[in-house]
Amino acid sequence: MKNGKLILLIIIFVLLTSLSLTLAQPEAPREREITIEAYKFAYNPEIIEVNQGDKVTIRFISTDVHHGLYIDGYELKTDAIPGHEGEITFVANKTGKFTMRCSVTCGAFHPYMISYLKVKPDYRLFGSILLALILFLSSIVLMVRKER
Ligand SMILES: [Cu+2]
Repeated sequence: MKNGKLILLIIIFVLLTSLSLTLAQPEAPREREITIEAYKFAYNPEIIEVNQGDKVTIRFISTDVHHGLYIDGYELKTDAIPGHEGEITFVANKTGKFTMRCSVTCGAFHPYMISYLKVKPDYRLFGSILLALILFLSSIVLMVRKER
């Protein structure tokens, strides 16, 4: 392939990528308030799900004794006793499944007090990159055909 064609292909790729990124407007970050209840020896709910970019506020409530909540990966922590709730506010910028565990020794089964935070990736970003890639490959195919 000649240099001129290669440069043209790169220009097309950059244009297509930026076009599809513009078309796929990123999901507006949502503000979410989630209440997690702690009791011996579990959390309710056991799993919380948010989208990447969401601004998350966790209200943390204990219904019996002193409990804690530590989010692995985000390294965030709060605690609560009945009548005195805890709160964590953060932007869910890391995707994946993170363990949330009790950070206050609260009894025999304290080490088993676990729940999960799931942060789902922004699929639209992947979608637009995929679209750009498909358009790019089709333009290569078309160019190669014309050369023949
Ligand atoms: Cu506990």
